[in-house]
Amino acid sequence: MQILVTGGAGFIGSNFVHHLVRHTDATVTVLDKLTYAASREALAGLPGDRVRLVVGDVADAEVVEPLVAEHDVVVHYAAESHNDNSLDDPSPFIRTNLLGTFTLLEAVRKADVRLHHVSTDEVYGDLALDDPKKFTEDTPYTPSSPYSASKAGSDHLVRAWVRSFGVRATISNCSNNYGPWQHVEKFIPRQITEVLDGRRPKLYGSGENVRDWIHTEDHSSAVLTILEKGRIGETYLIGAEGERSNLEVVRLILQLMGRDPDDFEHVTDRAGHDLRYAIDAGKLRTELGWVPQYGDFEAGLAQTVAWYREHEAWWRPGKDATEAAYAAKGQ
Ligand code: NAD
Ligand code: TDX
Repeated sequence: MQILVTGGAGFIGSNFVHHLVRHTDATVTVLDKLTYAASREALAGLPGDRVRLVVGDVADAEVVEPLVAEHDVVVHYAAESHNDNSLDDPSPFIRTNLLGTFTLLEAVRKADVRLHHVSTDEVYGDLALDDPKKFTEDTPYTPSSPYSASKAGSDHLVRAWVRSFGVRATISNCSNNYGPWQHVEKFIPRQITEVLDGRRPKLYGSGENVRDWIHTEDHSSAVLTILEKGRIGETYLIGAEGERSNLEVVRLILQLMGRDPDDFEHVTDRAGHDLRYAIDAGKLRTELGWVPQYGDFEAGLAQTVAWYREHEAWWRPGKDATEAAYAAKGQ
C-alpha cells in the first residue's frame, strides 16, 4: 500500500506518519510545502525505505497530479490551521484550504485514488456552555472564522466530488488536538513555554471557553481506523470526551509546572471567539469500533509538559516571533 500524506510535516500529519510506520506495512510519501508550521525534525528517525518527503504545494496541480497517481490512498492534512492567523490575513487559508483541496480532488478524480479528508469540529460553529447536545455528523455547518469557513468549504467540495463524480472519499472532523510537536502559537504549547520562560500564561477573555481535547495519537488511530473500515462517502466525528474550559487547562498547566494556579493573566479576546466545542463520537465508536487510548487528560498534559521541557531546541527558534505578533495585538 502506497499512501500519500499531505501536510505530513505538521503537528498532526507527522504523528500520523509515525503511526502508519508503527501499525501498518505501508510506504508513505509526505507532500508538504514546509511552511512556518512544518518541522522536518518531527519526521526524523523514520526508515528511509518507507518514508520520503516531497516539498511542494498542494494547490500546485503540476506537482500534485503525477504524485497522486503513484499512490493507492491520499490522506489530506495540509492546511493553514491557526484561527488567529486567519483573522490577521485570510488569504493563505483560502488558497491552501480551498484551492489546495480542490486541486487534490481533481487529482484523485483523474487517477481514481481513495481520499481521506481531515477536517475540524469548528465547521459546526459553537455550542452554549449548558447545551446538553454535542456535535454529531448531522449538525448544520455554521463556521465562525476565516479558518473554519475555509475548512467547511473544503468539506463541501469533498462531498460534491463524491456525489457528482463518484470520488472515493471519507471525511473526519476532529476536536482540539494536543501532544508533542504542536507549534508554540497554539494554546497549550504557548502556555507551557510561557511558564518555562518565566512569564504568565495568557487567557483570551474570561477563559470560560470550552474545548474538547484529544491526544494527537488518538486522532491518528481514528484516521487509520476510518481508512481501514470507513464507508466511502461517510463522515466520522473524532473526539475523546475531553471537555475542559481554557481556565481549567491553564490552572492545570501551572499546577503541573509547580506554579501558583492563579498566576495567569487575561488578555484581549479573539474576535468571534467560539464559546464551546463538544464531540459525540458515537458513530466512530459503534460502527467502526474505535476506542481512544489517552483517556486521562491530566496524564497526557503532564507528558506534554515534559516533552516541551526536553525539546526547547526545537521550539525556541519560533517562540520570540510568535510572542511579538501576539503582543502587537494585546494578546
Ligand atoms: P499544522 O499547521 O501544524 O500543519 C499543517 C502542515 O501543512 C504543515 O506541515 C504545513 O507546512 C503544511 N502545509 C500548509 N500549507 C500547505 C500547502 N499549500 N501545501 C502543502 N503543505 C502545506 O496543522 P495541524 O494542527 O497539524 O492540522 C493538520 C490538519 O488537521 C489540518 O487540516 C487541520 O485543519 C486539521 N485539524 C487540526 C486540529 C487541531 O487541533 N490542530 C483539529 C482538527 C482538525
Ligand atoms: O494564548 C492563547 N490564549 C487563549 O486563551 C491562545 C493561543 C488561545 N486561547 C484560547 C482560544 C481557544 O478558545 O484557547 C483555545 C484554543 O485555542 P487554539 O489553540 O488557537 O485552538 P482553536 O482555535 O480551538 O483551534 C484548534 O482546534 C481546532 C486548532 O488550532 C484548529 O486547527 C482545529 O481545527
